[in-house]
Amino acid sequence: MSDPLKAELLTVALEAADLAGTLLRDGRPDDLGVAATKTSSIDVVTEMDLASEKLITDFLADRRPGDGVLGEEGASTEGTSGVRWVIDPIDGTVNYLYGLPSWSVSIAAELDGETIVGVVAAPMRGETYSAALGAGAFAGDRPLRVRPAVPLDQALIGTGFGYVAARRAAQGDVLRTLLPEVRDIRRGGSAAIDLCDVACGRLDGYYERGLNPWDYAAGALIAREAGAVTGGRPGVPASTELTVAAAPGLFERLQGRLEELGAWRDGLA
Ligand code: LIP
Repeated sequence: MSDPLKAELLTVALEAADLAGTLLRDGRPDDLGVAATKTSSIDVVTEMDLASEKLITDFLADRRPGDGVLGEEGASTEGTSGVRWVIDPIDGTVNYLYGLPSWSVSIAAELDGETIVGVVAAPMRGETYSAALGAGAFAGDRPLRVRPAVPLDQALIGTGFGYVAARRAAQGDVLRTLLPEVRDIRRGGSAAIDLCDVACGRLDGYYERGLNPWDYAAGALIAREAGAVTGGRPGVPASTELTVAAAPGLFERLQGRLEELGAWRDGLA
């Protein structure tokens, strides 16, 4: 990679994700429980989310002391370098709590607000996905490319749901209408993995309302570098309001249908 900063940030992110992923895979207590809740009684944090975030932030402070950090579990520091790390120490926390395999460590690096490096480690799959802006997307050393666009009714679409009942009800309404219009739906439980599955061609598309930057920053870069288009509502980048990813051609069809269904809002209000 020609850009030395991207190369350094990618190396640091890969090492941090590997350390955290190993801790989470090998150190999961048999009696793992809920340490705290956030937006609702089902929005949980475990001791391992906290341990993973501390491991990652301590590693970054040592290797990149001038960088800012934003983490799902509270890490928040201003930097002086222009680089900010955006961290989900366990994406798919409920899966991790229940001992289901679909969870990941997601680490993105922004430069002046633009994501330029993304790493998603999926230890139970034995895969780590990565990308640097303009340098392609990879699973290990294997280059990634999205699946060629298909008509919406042939598309395998990933999605997910929030933790607050009113939003889940609205998301269920959207899904009820969309389900018969697509090949099928997959709900994996980790947005970062879902976005990487679009990059790998294992999903044709993905959408979700209510994600936080740490859920999508790394995975969306990996998907874009694998040839996907990402965004939110028409003309809007991916955000908490709505995140959409798919191959060009399918992206516009999926985005347009989601706009018609109001997937970007909670209910008809
Ligand atoms: C999860 C997301 C997933 C969403 C879950 C949850 P977390 O993030 O990755 O896509 O459907 O409800 O928000 O909370 O495990 O970091």
